[in-house]
Amino acid sequence: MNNYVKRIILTFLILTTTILLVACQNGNGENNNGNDKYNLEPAPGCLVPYLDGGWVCTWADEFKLDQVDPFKWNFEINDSGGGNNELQYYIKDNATVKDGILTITGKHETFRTRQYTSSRITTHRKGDFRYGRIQIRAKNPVGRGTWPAIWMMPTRSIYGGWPRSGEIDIMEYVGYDPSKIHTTIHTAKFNHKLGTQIGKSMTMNSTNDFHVYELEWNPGELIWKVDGKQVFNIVYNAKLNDDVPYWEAHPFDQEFYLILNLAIGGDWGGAKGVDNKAFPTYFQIDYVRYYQRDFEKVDKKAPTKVEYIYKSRLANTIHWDKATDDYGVSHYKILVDGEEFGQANLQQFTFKNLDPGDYMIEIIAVDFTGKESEISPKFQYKQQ
Ligand SMILES: [Ca+2]
Ligand SMILES: [Ca+2]
Repeated sequence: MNNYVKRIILTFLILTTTILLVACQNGNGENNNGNDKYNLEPAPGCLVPYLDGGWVCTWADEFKLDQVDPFKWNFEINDSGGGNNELQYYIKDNATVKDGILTITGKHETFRTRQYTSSRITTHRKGDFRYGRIQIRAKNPVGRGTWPAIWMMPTRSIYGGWPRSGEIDIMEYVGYDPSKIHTTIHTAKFNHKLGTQIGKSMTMNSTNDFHVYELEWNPGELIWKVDGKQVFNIVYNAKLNDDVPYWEAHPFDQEFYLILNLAIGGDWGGAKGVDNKAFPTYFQIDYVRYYQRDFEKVDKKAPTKVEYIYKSRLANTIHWDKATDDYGVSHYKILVDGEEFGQANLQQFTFKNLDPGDYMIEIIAVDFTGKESEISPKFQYKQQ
């Protein structure tokens, strides 16, 4: 190999390594500030490209093709489903697209190990979302034993496996209780295995017609809406949760992807058995639209300054009352003795790699356009 070729290979290796390192850094939760480019363009084909308030539809599927779009969706093909003792075999054939509607059909038919078939599709690594609004117009199936869901799981699970990196259930429904829909989150601190999950059930008829299920997701806040009306919300409370790392209560500061599936049976859906006369049964989706706020167009003000900082029960950790902003605080800069030390997406910070001793802490709130608050009052802090 001559020197020239060696040099080209070496340059290529250095470039590749640099790209990988940058990619890994972006995967680190505490430094992920979300999208830093605005002047957003709507996704091609989105039928409602803009909403009031600077929202731009940047990912959408209106289901206009004659098949599930392979550039937007993955099929999960297996007989284990979500691991909830479900009875279906998830295969490709049961997700079909026609006349602008995606239909996931639950069938009573033998396929390999199972007596029922259905489909489960995800946007993992094809549509990964962090903050914004996601709208799904859907119509639930009829029949005891059906268990459709519109939900989200973390793209990278940086806080660990379920439930540590979180789960957001935008809409769940079980066929034996057809007058209700359910919204839920699962985290390390709040999940159904502990009986501490947080959620709300609403009485409504979701099988007679299509309804729009929506999640509006802001830093530290999730809002569920049905047909445009708020039905539930959760807000990260740093004070109540100062005994645990923020992500154990609220890991929703990372990218999540969308899942659409129709389970048959299972711990919840099958709790009252399965009515075989109900099949075939249909879970239908008219569209999925994801909106991001074009902050450069709407954001006018810098965040208010952080006024109060507290020592947390969790070791070597502080939390603070959150700053407010006209369109949301993206993150906080943490200063130690006047020097920038780290960043936090929510209003909690654990000091690592800091020698034991006394320090002066200050915090600056930053919005999504990079506008900064005034510096907080100084806080005397002792690292153990
Ligand atoms: Ca459609
Ligand atoms: Ca602002």
